[in-house]
Amino acid sequence: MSTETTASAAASGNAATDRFRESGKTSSLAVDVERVNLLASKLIKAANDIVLEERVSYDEFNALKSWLIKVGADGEWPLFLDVWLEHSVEDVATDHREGNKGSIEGPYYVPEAPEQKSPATIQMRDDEKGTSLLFQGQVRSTDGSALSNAKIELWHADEEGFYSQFAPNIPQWNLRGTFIADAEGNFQINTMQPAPYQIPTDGACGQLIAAAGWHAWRPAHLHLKVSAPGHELLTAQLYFPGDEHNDDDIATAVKPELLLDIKPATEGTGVQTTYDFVLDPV
Ligand code: MBD
Ligand code: FE
Repeated sequence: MSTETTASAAASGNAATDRFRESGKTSSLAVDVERVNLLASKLIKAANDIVLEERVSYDEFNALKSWLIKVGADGEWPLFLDVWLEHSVEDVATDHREGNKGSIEGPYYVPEAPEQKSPATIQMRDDEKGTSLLFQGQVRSTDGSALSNAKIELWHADEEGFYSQFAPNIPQWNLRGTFIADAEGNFQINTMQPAPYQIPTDGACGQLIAAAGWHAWRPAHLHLKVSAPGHELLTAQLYFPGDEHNDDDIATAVKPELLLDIKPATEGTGVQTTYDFVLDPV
């Protein structure tokens, strides 16, 4: 975790880079020589075609070179790739599924968050700001059968749009947890509604966004990984109706099936929502 007192692009970027290095995702990456040849050749050809078609100048080439160097220096390769490319990779990986639509993992997942049995309250500060959210539902298989003791990993930003372990001065597992559903696959999790998330504006990705005249926002979202024995792991995000960025997410990760139905809480203050997950058998 960063020891700085204010959030910076480089601190969160480098934390995301460290997390990726520790994730184990790099341990089995023997991509065939034929695939590397095909994919790298296509990527290089696409870039050369752009240079020739758009008559790219030396100033533009050097701007690109210095920007790419800055992406690495700021640790923003995970952020850049997850914002602008992961959504297509996710589509390819999951378009065979009959069950729940998924969405991208993004750069801020941390495995092995503290486990609790449902019903439960996610770890949060005593004075955690925001609107209480009761998130409940059922996990089923595509044949309709309940998946008993399904596992729901939940992580999301706080009311200021910050993620624990990627912004300073937030307890390690704040707004992160692993929840075990009951014998009928039902779960009930108390949390706080997250705020919309803005890509850090002071790093390389923010510089590109400003230079291109884009906006830096993702709509407010919950991140989830839902799993059960004999079923494909579902990585998803859920969104809140009415968020102005549901239609122009910088990460292109919103799907209509992932919009929640938010209602006033029937007990206590805040809001509640019911969302059922359907997992595909492996
Ligand atoms: C996020 O919170 C996120 O979910 C993605 C995909 C990219 C950047 C920040
Ligand atoms: Fe996110």
